[in-house]
Amino acid sequence: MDSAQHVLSEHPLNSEPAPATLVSSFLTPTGSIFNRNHGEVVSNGPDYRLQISSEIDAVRMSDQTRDAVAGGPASPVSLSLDDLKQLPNRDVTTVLACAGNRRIEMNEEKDVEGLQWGGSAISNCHYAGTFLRDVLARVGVSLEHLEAKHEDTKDLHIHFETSQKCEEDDYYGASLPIRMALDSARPVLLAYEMNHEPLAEAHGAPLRLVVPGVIGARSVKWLERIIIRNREVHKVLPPEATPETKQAFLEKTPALMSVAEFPLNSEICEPTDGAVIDVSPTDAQVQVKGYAVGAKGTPIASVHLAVLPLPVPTQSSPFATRDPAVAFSPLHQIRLHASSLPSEAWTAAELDTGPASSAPSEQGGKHWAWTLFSAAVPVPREVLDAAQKTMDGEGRQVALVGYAVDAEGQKQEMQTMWNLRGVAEASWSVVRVQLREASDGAP
Ligand SMILES: Nc1nc2c(c(=O)[nH]1)N[C@H]1C(S)=C(S)[C@@H](COP(=O)(O)O)O[C@H]1N2
Ligand SMILES: [Mo]
Repeated sequence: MDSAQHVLSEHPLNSEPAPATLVSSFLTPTGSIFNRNHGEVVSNGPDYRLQISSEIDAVRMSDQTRDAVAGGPASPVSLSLDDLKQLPNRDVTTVLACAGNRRIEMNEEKDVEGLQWGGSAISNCHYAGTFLRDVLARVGVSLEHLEAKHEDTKDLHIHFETSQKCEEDDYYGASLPIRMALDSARPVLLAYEMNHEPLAEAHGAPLRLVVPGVIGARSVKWLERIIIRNREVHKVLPPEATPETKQAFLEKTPALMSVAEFPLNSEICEPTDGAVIDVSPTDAQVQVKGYAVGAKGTPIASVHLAVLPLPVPTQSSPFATRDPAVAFSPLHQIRLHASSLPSEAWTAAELDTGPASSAPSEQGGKHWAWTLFSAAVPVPREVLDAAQKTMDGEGRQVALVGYAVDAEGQKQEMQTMWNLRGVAEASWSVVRVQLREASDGAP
């Protein structure tokens, strides 16, 4: 890990890079990938094998290639890394983000539980390995096969487990509905390479699951077991949970349990909140950079940015009856105000959609990678004049606001519904900065 990462906890390691570092390259270099761990890193030896089994009678598996040689079904099946490498090599460039990414912004509205992630608990890497569906097809399990046998796949889930001990439980695990896990429109990978190198130990070597579009918690690192079951399970509880309170937590927080797919999102990474920026008095502008990610692999069509003077007038919000604390929070009020700005107030950012290999044309119309955006946002004279002076009288207080629109015309939600666990924050991005007018002629 890059020593410049901001460490939220050392044991287990939880850290995220600085926002400006995060958006300085399209592919996230290994040292800049956030670390999210519920336990210590696992070292798997050279005799590593992946176990695949089923708890459903109707879903029996056998190693189809080996049976031909050895004869007779074998269940469970165990595969070495070399066995996996015999299957077609597949790759994808995809975002992997923590459900808690941007949690500090939700916490500003009202307190939430969990690690206080900024907006950098997200990475965008190239992964190579095998498709999960190719591996399962090899052991005789496919959606077509199950449906042909009239098996109801609706209630089947694939569980992914590691023997890694974790804070909240005996081992770390997560599950995916079988229809999502084996969906031909989603490149779910068992990855052994990241950024064209063997997968790094910190990120799950020798094998991790990579589920594009879905919260990072499901992309199990140091994957050891794949089990088909007829129930969903989530092993991950908040750090405050104890064996005695575990059940109560599970009942209290069903919302997290069903969070899988990320909504359309974007975040301004540069400048950062509280930055002091010198602008020209005659031609004031602010350089803005950030990332945008579509839901379910939908490409990003545009990102829009505006600057507005602070403070904004308080207005009543449609959220007022549901949650007054959120409706009158400064961030929500800034977003509300921005939503009534005329279209001329918005600047369309330039988009970087990355290399051709991650383009929708190569990915069945999907774009699993992020889209980076950048713009020089002009600051109109009226905005500067209307903005409150800072305490020292040297600067003016303004907010930058941004939102993304996807290729289906869907607009990023202005305000995410507040939730106790602080997950899936995807509100319009807001950054408050000070602008100082440099004296004319200054470099
Ligand atoms: N074995 C294991 N897999 C895991 C975790 C973990 O603690 N242990 N954390 C999950 C969570 S919550 C996230 S967001 C991602 C983070 O992946 P990274 O550390 O490679 O960025 O891994 C997921 N897979
Ligand atoms: Mo996560």
